[in-house]
Formats: sequence, structure tokens, C-alpha cells
Amino acid sequence: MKSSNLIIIKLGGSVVTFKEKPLTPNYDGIEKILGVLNEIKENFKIIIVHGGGSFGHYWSVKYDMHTKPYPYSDLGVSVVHDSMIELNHIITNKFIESKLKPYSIQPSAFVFNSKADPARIHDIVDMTSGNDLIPITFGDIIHTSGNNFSILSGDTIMSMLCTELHPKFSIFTTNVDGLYSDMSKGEIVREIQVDEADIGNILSEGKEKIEHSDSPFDVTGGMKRKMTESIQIANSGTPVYLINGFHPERILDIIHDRHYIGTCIRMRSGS
Ligand code: IP8
Repeated sequence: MKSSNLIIIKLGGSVVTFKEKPLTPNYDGIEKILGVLNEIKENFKIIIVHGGGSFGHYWSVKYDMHTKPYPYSDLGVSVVHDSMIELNHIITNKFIESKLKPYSIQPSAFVFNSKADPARIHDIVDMTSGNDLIPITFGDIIHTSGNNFSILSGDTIMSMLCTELHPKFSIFTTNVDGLYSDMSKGEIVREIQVDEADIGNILSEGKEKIEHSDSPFDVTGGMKRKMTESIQIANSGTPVYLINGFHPERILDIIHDRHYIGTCIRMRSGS
């Protein structure tokens, strides 16, 4: 069942930071989105997830840490986690300056051994039922089991939250307009319809069908991961929109059912 007034938005690391400049927030990128959030909060409950950009990814590369559970260096675990808390703090401060009311939630509060705890996820929603708080969580390094930790992408958190909460809209913002069918001509794929069988297919076909340019500083798989997670979300009944976060007014176009620039991934009709 869809939560008709819930929208879950991922603020991509390439929007909230300068991805190629270590430890550099993109204040303009953050601020642009806040105006739109202020507008949609009148009609929607919002949950925000943000990525690591040149904070988490920068240190993950330095300490050779990945999504695979492994006993990574203790210092690496501390530094990556600390950098994500720092970026989260920068973002929540901007929210507060613009009169939004963020409430930070570390992913370790609802993900245990790489699995999301449904009850804890519903607690996040319950917490905001009578107020204007906006839960905001982020990609992070988290404990899996024994001595192992792994990098948990904000994209994976998006699918954990969306497949459990069934929001009306799930929106991923990045620094590009959507999925390109031809990057040289700037052609965007407008809609992809998927079903269960498509997770493998799209990814192998995608080499020809979908062009993208992922940064070498991305330890969580860039656009490829976004596609895998998006397909899972779409298969759970929530349409996924991939849009350019530097044009956040496109979020309003989507909500108001107007023409928008971006890619929509939705469940194949009839499946
Ligand atoms: O940028 C990654 O989150 P993402 C978080 O959403 C870290 O993939 C710690 C690199």
C-alpha cells in the first residue's frame, strides 16, 4: 500500500559536495534544494537520504574500504564515519537556517548486519506523525558482524526505506539530468518499465543502453547501483525519478504531474 503523502528524496553526493574536490561541501547545491523542500513540506511528509560525495568516498578510497563486509582498519572506520557525520551536520545546519526542521538518524539505528529492521523504519515515520520534523539519514560505514564493517550506500538505504514505506514518490538527485541513452547528444531515457526479471538484464544491457560517467572516487557503484536499487523500488510499486539536483524545481514538476526533465523507472504495467 502506498503512503500517499510521503516522499523520499536522495540528495546525491555530487549535489551536496564537489565530488572531485576532497571534503568540499557544495553550499549552493544544498541551498537550491531547500527552497523546494520548504514548498513541498506543506503537502508531503519528507524523508531525506544523502550520499557521501567528497567526504565519505574520499576517505573510503584512502583507506581502501568498500561495500564488501571486511575487518577494515579501525582508523578508516572512524574517519569515514566521522566525515559522514560532519557532512550531515553541514547539511542539517543549512536546513535549520532555512527554517526546515531536520532530525538526523544514523543508519546504524535501523540497519543491523546489512538488513533493515522494518519496525525501526516505521518508528522513523511515527516519530514525525504529529510534527514537522524531517528525518535525514545518510550513506555510512556500518558494522555487519564480528569484526566486519561495510560501506552502506545511501542508494541502498533508499531502497530499504522505499520498499518498506511505499512512498508516493522516490526521487534520486544527481549532477546529471537522468539516464542518458546517448551522452554525446544529451538524450535522456524518459521512462524505463521494469519487472522482477529485469535486475540482471538492465545491468548487462545497460552497457549499450545507458551511458553514464562515474567518478573514480565512487566506492559504492555510482549509476549502476542507483539502477539496481531503483529497479527494486519500482518493483515494490513506487515510481523512481532520477533528476538533476541542480534543477530541484523538477521535483515540483513531478509532484504536480507536469512535464519534467529526468528518467522515471516504474513497474511494467500489468506486472
Ligand atoms: O554516496 C556512500 O553513500 P553514497 C557513503 O550514497 C560512504 O553511495 C561512507 C562512502
